[in-house]
Amino acid sequence: MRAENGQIIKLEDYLPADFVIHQVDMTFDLRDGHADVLTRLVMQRREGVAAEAPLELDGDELSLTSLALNGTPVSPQNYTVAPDSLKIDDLPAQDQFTLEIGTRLHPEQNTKLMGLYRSNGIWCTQCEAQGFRRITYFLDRPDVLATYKVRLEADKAAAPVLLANGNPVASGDLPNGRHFAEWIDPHLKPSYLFAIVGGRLDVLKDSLTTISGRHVELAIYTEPGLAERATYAMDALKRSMWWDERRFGREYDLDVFNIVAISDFNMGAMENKGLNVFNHKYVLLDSETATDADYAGVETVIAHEYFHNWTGNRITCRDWFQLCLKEGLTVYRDQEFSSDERSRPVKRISCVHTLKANQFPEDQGPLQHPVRPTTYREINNFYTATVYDKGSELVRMLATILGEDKFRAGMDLYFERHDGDAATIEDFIACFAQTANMDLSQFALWYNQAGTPRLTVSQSYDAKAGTLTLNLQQQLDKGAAGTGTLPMHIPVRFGLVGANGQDIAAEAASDDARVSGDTIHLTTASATIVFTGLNQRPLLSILRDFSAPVQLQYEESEADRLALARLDPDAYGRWRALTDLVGDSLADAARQWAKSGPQTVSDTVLGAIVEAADDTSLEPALRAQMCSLPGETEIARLVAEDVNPEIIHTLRLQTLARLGMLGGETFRSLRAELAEPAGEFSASAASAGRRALRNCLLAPLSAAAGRPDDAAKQYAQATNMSDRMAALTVLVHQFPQELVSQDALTDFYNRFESDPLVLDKWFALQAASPNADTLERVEALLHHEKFKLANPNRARAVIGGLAGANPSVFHRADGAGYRWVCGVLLQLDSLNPQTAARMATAFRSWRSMNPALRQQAEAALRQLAASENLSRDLRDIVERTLK
Ligand code: 0A1
Ligand code: ZN
Repeated sequence: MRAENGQIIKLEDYLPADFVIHQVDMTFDLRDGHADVLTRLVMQRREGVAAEAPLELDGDELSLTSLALNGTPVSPQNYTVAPDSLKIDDLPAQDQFTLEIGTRLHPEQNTKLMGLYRSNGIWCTQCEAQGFRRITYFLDRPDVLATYKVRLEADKAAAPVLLANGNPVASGDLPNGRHFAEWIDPHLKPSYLFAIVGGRLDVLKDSLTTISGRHVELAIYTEPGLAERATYAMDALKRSMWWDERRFGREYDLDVFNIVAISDFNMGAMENKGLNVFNHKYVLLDSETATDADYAGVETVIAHEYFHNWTGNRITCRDWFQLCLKEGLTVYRDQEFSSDERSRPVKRISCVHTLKANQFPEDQGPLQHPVRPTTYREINNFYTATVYDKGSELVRMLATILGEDKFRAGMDLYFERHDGDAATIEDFIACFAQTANMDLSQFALWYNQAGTPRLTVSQSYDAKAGTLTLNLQQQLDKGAAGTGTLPMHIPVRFGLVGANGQDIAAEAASDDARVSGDTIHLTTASATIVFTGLNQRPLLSILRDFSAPVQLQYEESEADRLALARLDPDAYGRWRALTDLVGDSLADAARQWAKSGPQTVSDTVLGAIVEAADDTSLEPALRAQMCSLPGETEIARLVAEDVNPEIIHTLRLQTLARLGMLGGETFRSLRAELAEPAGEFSASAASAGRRALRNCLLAPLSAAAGRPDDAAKQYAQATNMSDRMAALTVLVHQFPQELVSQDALTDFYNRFESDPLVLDKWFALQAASPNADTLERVEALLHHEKFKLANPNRARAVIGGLAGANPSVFHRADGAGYRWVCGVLLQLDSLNPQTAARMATAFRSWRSMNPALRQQAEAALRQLAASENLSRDLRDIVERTLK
């Protein structure tokens, strides 16, 4: 089962397991230094499987301590064991049998953070995707579903809290200061949802009664002294539970719901049944230590993990190729939750922004893969923006194509038909095809064809005839994944905007596309739509709400964009028009600069930004989104080839300064109006929006002034982390050499030295500082007493700060940035391959750099690839990136 280095696992090879596991009983004896695990499996050969077929179980770095079949030790001739497999012959042909497997683990030495490990002394587990096989030999695959009973034993002082999946059924004292707890999870689940936790933990408790009257005890466990900081997370959890009842008719199904926040975690969080384990970054908050973005992140991740209880847990995936079945759908659900709880257009814009920043480069580079891949070497490397975020976009398109009611009916059918199943994408789509009575086979191509289709739009207006003719074309190139390029079903939402800023209703006719309401259903390579009865040339507001994950190619005049940015009655449309205008202007200037020296963006374009910032008809959060200049990486993406990050850096900074000049008065008075009265912090979306607008004006104003005074003042007076970070970022990024900036950094460190989550911000900010000496400083950070490579958040702060958020240093002309990152990745790989591999994806766009940089990047990557002992995880990413 296991993919050895280089072995490719294929979707087409899927076969169900030869054996089923009905019941799993486990005992964990947790001690300092080691843990003994006894697993009792009630199993049976699946009907139709040859009587002589051996049982082959997965393992990963395991050591077997005992093995018994139906209570009798298995003789050594009848089994073969290795750290990664256990093969047993001579098993009963048909009857049920029990297999007892003893394993000894060393959680303290487990730096991969998969399986059972210790985080700041707390015993915890991570089993998705293939971590359970690091606890015991098992059929560690998502289509093997069983009920579990777990007994935990530990020293009562070291681990007063003992948790597992399901409901607690017994607990008590044992001799020698030890104690036990027993848990039963009555729901069928795959092994990847297994979890236990033990340790000295504080708790924040609450409860909730579900719609049918089930009383649920809610608890969030934290490291000692931090439970109060989980208050917002608890509130978000309760709101998520209510929302899922209202919006999707989904109710919680156990007596308890536990969340544990830990310091060392490879990802954001994990949806283990009834026992979610979280990176503490997505639980612990207060206004002094967390930004508004952190609040929004906690709300999203809490909701996401909770929503998995139905989309992922009650209905799981047949195999790991179906990962998007649970992830894309659950991201869609968490995005809808945030839209309902906060502002729908603001949330949509932020999702589109994230998609373009993370998923588009993946889909257009060497790491491209379909939303449902068909092959993998290391499944850990497929928890990607494509599976999650594009996966969510596909569900969103389905909802657009079907309409709200039919979409909900399809979801209802999916829940009803597949509850308790390990399902596939085909199963999912079939539910919607049935409820909508539609053939969705063309839509299904979205899951199988990798790449971002180009949607080319052209229009012509005939004033005499009063018609607007629209031509839409779709094109998908064969990219790195080499999948198909057939035309897909692309729902294109649109509006025809009149000079008064209102949508014009017009008759639409087309021979090759269906137009229904505000949506054109493009299903052919090219389609022409004629709108009639127009007595003025309308402005075309195209791809509203980003109704499909496509790259829009539209020769739209600057005048039209400016008008739409001002007039479009659809808020997303206004943002889209302005962002495209600003983004393209910056990209054009960067391209031109590389050829013929310094360029600027026109005052007209910058003026539109100032106007948006000052438009009180829009909510502040949206104005902040409209008036933030695209980041350097975003500009590089738009430049697309022969990118010169240094030029982009300088261009952006100069543009920021010119924007600050032009907006000076307006921005200053806005900042004064938006200032928050001291002592009145609210984490609400509305307050966060005001802070966002106020703070996004600080960067252009400071750049224009060429002085750090405003930022220094804001830093000194800050009463919340959003204001503090905004000020510190301007200081460190715009005025790195100034004494006030260094003083602020020192002050920040002194204030928050003992708070790891805030310290991560301190590390990340310095790693992202665009200066000549950043590499030396970052190297010094690696030797800082608070730096710990084995802690994923800290490693991500420094490596990600540089490789992901500091383009002008990462892509330094001498290649030193690339070499430094590869060097640290190699070190990290020996501790935590999963996190190293994830960080290595920073190289995914190396081919879009200018030739000199390409050469440097390739050399650094080839050197990394030549290292012996690279993990399968890192090797997979490096080799695919180089392909
Ligand atoms: N299913 C989780 C993501 C996740 C995947 C792998 C992990 O292993 C370290 C951890 C978490 C989610 O979507 O939130
Ligand atoms: Zn998820």
